[in-house]
This record gives sequence, structure tokens and C-alpha cells, in this order.
Amino acid sequence: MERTFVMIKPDGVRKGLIGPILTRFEQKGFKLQEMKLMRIERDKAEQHYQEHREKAFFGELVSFLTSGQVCAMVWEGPNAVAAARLLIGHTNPANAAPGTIRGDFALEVAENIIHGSDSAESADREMELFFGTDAKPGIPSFDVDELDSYP
Ligand code: IDP
Repeated sequence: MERTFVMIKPDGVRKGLIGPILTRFEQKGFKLQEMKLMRIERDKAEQHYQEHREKAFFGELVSFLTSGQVCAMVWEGPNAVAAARLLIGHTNPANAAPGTIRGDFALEVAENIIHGSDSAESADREMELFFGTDAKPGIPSFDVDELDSYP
């Protein structure tokens, strides 16, 4: 089993696509592990896209990511990183195959609806950035044995 970090970007949230996107991941067989609707600070957006820091579109990308709410998620499944990227489709929605999320819901690269980690290492880093250690497998956020003592 593998975990990957997925984030619906502000354009996806604005277009009301949280439901349809959750459905696609669930229909495919992924298991939802974490989900948080949030606004992100400039600093977190810059850290998230640190590999693009030198690119001409970096400023535009960070402004876009902080322009509204995002829906951050962790999904689990076999080969989750690569499988999620297939479901998401090509970076440029104009080139994304119909049937993929970007292929069906977007047309421009600057507003391409959704992010999915591009490697297991990126997934670990991004899960840590958005969810801290809670998102790591094998670290339960509470002790299930304690439930017995609840009233
Ligand atoms: P990915 O999201 O498919 O992994 P990356 O190449 O890592 O693609 O690019 C990160 C994000 O940067 C893209 O999802 C897109 O939102 C944005 N981006 C990439 N190229 C451009 C561009 O030419 N103009 C504006 N934004 C871009």
C-alpha cells in the first residue's frame, strides 16, 4: 500500500468539484485517509511548489494557490502515487485525455483543478507539510483501546 497527497486547487473548489473528484477517487478504489478544507498561507504555497521557484510562472502559481480555499487530501491504495497521476491527467488540461480529471474539467495550465504528488518522496514531504505526522501510516492519531473506556 502507498499513500499520496492530492489537493483540489482554488479553481476546483470554486467550480464545485470536490464531490465529483471524491467520487472518482472512491470509484477507482482509493481509500481516503485525511481531508481538510483550508486556506493556505503564501509561505506554505511557496514550500509546496519549491521545485518551481525559478520558473517564470512561480509568482502567478503561488498567488493562484492562495486565492481561495483548497481541499487537501491523503489517499491510499496500491501504487497510489502513479495511479492518482493517471486519474488526474496531463499537467496541461488542453492535452489531458478525456476521462481524466483535468481532461474533463479544465482547459488551461494555470488553472488545472488539482494537484497530485509526482513521487513517493514528494508525497511524504507534502503530507508532512499539510498534515504533519498524522498522515504517516502506522501512526494512529488516537489509541483505539481507549474507546472502551468512553462513557
Ligand atoms: P503537475 O501539477 O502535473 O505535477 P508541474 O510541472 O509540477 O505539474 O507544475 C506544477 C503546477 O504549476 C501545474 O499543476 C500548474 O498549475 C502550474 N504550471 C505549470 N506550467 C505552467 C505555466 O506554463 N503557466 C502557469 N502555470 C503553470
